[in-house]
Amino acid sequence: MTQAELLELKEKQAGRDHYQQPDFYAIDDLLTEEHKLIRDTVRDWVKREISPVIDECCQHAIFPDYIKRGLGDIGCYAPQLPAEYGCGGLDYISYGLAMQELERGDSGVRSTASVQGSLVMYPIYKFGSEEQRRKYLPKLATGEWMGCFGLTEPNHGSDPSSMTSKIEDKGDYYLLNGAKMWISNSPFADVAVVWAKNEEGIVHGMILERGMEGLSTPETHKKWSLRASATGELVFDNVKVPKENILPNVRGLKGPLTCLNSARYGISWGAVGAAMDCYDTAVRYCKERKQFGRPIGGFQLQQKKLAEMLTEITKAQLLCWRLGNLMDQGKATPAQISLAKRNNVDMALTVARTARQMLGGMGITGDYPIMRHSMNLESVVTYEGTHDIHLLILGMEITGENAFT
Ligand code: TGC
Ligand code: FAD
Repeated sequence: MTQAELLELKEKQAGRDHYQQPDFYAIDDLLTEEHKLIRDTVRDWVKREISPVIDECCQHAIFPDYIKRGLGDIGCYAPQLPAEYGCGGLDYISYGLAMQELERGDSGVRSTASVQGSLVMYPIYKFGSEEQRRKYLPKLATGEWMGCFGLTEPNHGSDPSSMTSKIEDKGDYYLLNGAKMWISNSPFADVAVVWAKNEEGIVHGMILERGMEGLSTPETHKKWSLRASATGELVFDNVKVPKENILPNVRGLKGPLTCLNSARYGISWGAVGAAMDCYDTAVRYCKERKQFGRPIGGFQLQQKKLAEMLTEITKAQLLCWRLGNLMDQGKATPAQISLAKRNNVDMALTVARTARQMLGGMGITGDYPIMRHSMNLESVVTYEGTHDIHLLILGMEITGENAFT
């Protein structure tokens, strides 16, 4: 299917998404009018722009190109960064709500936005020079330019400190060699924020631009997960990186890990969005589907599943809301973020699996979103730190003992 045919399909399938968000503990009362406006704007956009085509995109592994600009138009790229760079100047609750709504549509769509916002724009804002900020941020905020983030390598995923990508000082430029793997957005990215070690083994961040000689971005195929998101590699074969492309205000692994805090926070909210979509689908289905002469929602076993799903979603919503407040006060710790990312993604996977069963055979089809969410969440539970890595981060926080090595 071509991008043009996708746009036609979007019009043809419009108006079929009747999603309603569960809000059992009246969490809306904790939100400001502005929060609700942002949430509803993104929700309407997802209903209009994502829901009509997302199954087709995933079935055929197509990235819907029009969302690059669309996400920019609704302010989903780094809404929490200052307005003077073309961003939203909003708080972290607003950012979280936007990610929740995007992932309600599809984890791959949220991924596109969170990589651009938290992993490309955020490091340029936080660690870049004023010149770099002014050159890149406004274009990234609109989606005119797209970015990717290269930390993971073929042989170093959970353990990025062992990375082997390296830069050598050649006088007026650095020579970059190495490779990154599993890089969201790399196949179409105009810029890449990349992390590599210098001759002394110190990690530095740098901004690469498509077209630099020796830089290639082969796409990764055959994924069963995040099929509407483009994933690829970054290969550096003697890339000459001008010295002004180095991020001047950070050295060491804490650079990339600081960016992950912001992205992991967004995932905590996003996972709740995916879980809420599965729950909403299951509630609707079990009221309509009849077996043994009555709606399956009338059977105790199905009610137990729904009650437990709603309980876990409500707990996760409250976790997000509190964490958002801590983020806004600048008090959230990396371990608190790990707890929320780990809990909420695991919760969403359990909800998706349970909801899938409630739909019986229909649950495995693309007529419903559950199987797609379920497969997507297998990536979400792995990227940005695996489920077990976040447990070890918590273990170290509790005991003071490092159990990684
Ligand atoms: P360790 O010695 O603990 O730390 C090295 C330095 O970093 C500091 N630090 C942090 N700083 C800010 N935020 C954090 N979350 C931080 N965690 C650690 C630390 O204080 C230290 O600073 P300094 O000044 O003393 O040097 O590092 P380690 O080598 O023992 O590793 C720790 C570990 C395993 C927790 C970490 O490396 C880790 O989180 N591993 C998981 C890797 C990961 O999450 N990769 C994500 C790649 S990006 C991605 O997946 C994008 S998917 C996007 C999408 O599509 O949505
Ligand atoms: P490994 O690190 O090899 O881990 C394998 C298993 O071993 C895991 O279960 C892990 O928990 C376990 N393990 C590892 N170390 C320990 C330990 N010390 N104790 C106990 N168990 C351990 N990366 C980027 O840089 N940028 C991106 O944009 C990006 N996008 C991604 C998109 C997708 C779709 C996917 C799947 C990944 C993406 N990643 C990205 C990479 C992602 O962050 C890594 O896959 C993740 O960090 C895990 O690394 P790994 O796959 O190498 O697994």
